[in-house]
Amino acid sequence: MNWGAIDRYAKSLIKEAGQKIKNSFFTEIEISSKSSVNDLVTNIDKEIEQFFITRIRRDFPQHRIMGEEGFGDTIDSLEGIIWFLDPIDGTMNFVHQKRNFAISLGIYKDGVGMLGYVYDVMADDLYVALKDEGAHLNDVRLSDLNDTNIEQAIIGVNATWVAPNRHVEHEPMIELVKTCRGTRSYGSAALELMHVATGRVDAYVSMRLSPWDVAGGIIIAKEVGAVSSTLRGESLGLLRQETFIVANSSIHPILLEKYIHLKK
Ligand code: 2AM
Ligand code: CA
Repeated sequence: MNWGAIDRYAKSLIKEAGQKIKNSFFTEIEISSKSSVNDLVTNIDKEIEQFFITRIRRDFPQHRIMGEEGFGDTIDSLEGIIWFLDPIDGTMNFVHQKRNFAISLGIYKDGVGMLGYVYDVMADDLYVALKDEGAHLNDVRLSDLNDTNIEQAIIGVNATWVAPNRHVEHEPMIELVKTCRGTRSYGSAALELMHVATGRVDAYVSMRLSPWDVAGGIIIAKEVGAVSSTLRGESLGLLRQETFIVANSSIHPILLEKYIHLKK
């Protein structure tokens, strides 16, 4: 497999899709909701996914595609080459802010992440990683992360999990928020992963993410030494929704042992 050629192909597809998303701001966007009133989707999410899928099927007919909007293949095993695509990660930000959303793409071979992309469309920041060859932001190599500790860490966490809720014990979360240096919540899992990969944030936690939200970003995060897992510390399966944490490797175990306790 010529991964260098696939990398060039994927980058140009992503840039073309990014331009289409930018152009969509000059048209009327149709907004609807999916699993809940706050789980938004637009015609642009669907059109961008279809744009990718048409091209990938034409040029790589053997590859399979798992996309958020459901135009791809039904994937129940990780065999072969699979493209995991979120055409717009952070749709609520896309709708409300017209920024802080990303195209997220991960290309896997037999379950191993080979190429990862997160494209912050409005900032024109393209994060890329090739397995074992390091990660880059717009052609500038990302440095390996330095060790840190909870007291000096910025934690990416939604305020929901610090209030009583049905997923996670909130008392240890309160302790975490009081102990760490600060918290942030950006509303796009793919971009939160890039904040961890660049060391702007030291961990990001979510109670429910889908394979396409994280598949690209975890390849990039891994190249700089960040650790991703479920909130029970298991490796990610990429076949269904799961809890999620990505963190600087020096604080990943402490976060799970001391502060983030899932309810039974
Ligand atoms: P999305 O914008 O592609 O739906 C928001 O905190 C983050 O969680 C986004 O990356 C969002 O991705 C993701 N997410 C995953 N499942 C979600 C759901 N059911 N409702 C809202 N956000 C979801
Ligand atoms: Ca999406």
